[in-house]
Amino acid sequence: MVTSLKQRVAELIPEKAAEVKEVKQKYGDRVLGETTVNMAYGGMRGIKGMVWDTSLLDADEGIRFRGMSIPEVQAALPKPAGATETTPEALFWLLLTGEVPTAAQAQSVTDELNARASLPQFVTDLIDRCPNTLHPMSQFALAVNALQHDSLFAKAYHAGISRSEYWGPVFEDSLNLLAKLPLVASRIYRNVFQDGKHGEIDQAADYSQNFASLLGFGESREFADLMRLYLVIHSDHEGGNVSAHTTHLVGSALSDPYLSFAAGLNGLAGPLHGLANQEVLRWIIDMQQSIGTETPTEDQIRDYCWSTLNSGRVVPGYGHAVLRKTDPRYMAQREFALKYLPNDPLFQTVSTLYKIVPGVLTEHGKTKNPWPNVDAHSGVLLRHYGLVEQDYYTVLFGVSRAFGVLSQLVWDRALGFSIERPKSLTTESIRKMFEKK
Ligand code: CMX
Repeated sequence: MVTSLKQRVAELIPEKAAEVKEVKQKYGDRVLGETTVNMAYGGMRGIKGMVWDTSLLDADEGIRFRGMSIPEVQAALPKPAGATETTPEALFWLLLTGEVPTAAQAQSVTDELNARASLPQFVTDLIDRCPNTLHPMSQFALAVNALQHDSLFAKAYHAGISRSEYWGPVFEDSLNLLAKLPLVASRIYRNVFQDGKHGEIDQAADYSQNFASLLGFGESREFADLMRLYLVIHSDHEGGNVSAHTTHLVGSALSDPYLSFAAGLNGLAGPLHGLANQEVLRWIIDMQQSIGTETPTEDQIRDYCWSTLNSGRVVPGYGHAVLRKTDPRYMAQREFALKYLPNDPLFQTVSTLYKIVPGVLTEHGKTKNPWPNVDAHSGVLLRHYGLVEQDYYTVLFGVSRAFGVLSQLVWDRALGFSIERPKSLTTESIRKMFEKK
């Protein structure tokens, strides 16, 4: 019989708790780094003040999920029969346990999620009543907040659960929430952009195939593989990014997983974070229209980049707060494009941008990282298969991000992490601090 994911996490908790205790005992008063005034004013960039065990971002290598790079994850994690990509369910097992799941273990997560996939009537009504002009991300966060109605953690806390038991209902809420996300996300898509008709979960299909079918692209095996790839690579990017940190921060107040993740979604909806993927495609299409060709030349692209920068705007999809090389998530999507859509004119433009933009941004001299991030590539792939509505793209990012932030949230509660409360200062107090000296 397959050990369930919950059972495996339960087995690992004492081990992990002992490790954290030991690290705290041995190194508890060691200094992790210093904080400068510029860091306090500059978005806390580089301050080491949080623990996030599910993934770690290296400035040059990019993300590692529990120590594994994206190509390693793609090679080692099981794939469903007939699929070329591994699944977010398999990744969820890796993120929660640090162990590569067997095919049967990954399948057990798929089965759990499928069994839990249904929405309360009042939530479907709520989504259906949203005006089509309400941004899909706002509808998404609204629906996730509404799902909080059934939070097992909130109920258990109210009933007086002990601290050592917190992680159990947080795990259950997380699984329930993940199971419901494709239904919520596809409902928004089909209401806003399609015919308002809604499908059902196929108990025999994996999460990504189900999501692809609910969106209306289930016939294409390639699109289902694109969903698998997309949902795996956008899931986790260590703890400091806005969506991850927000989920973690709100969860630290013992807000349940629904409230915490809804808060994270609101951060993901910002144009400097997740919304950049919609901005990238909009910017490329504007460029094509303004130049008057689908495949602009290198010189035309260079000029367009300069006109964007000279008008005080950012080139979307380029730059990163931590990364200093091409994002491996960009490379994974580029590999997919080279395999399935090498002649797509938009992909060719994305490739030309890759040649030109880093040089322009370097010459511009502001950004610390002139290389593309994940958002520079996702739109072209989705568009190729007919998912052309850019305003929807961040919702897909949100579904994926849930796998990362919820797995860390389970560990936050399993390890009894404290409520977050960093110290803030006033400008006057900073001045006084140094003038005194
Ligand atoms: N185009 C133009 N200018 C850029 C730039 C870009 N792509 N990236 C950074 N810069 C500018 C910054 O605006 C900043 O300018 P000011 O000094 O005038 O404020 C300067 O370069 C230094 O910024 P940085 O330290 O290199 O980058 P930050 O850590 O401050 O910001 C990020 C990182 C991602 C917000 C920024 O690179 C950016 O705005 N990129 C475009 C938007 C984007 O692609 N966001 C998605 C990121 C991935 C994700 O979270 O999904």
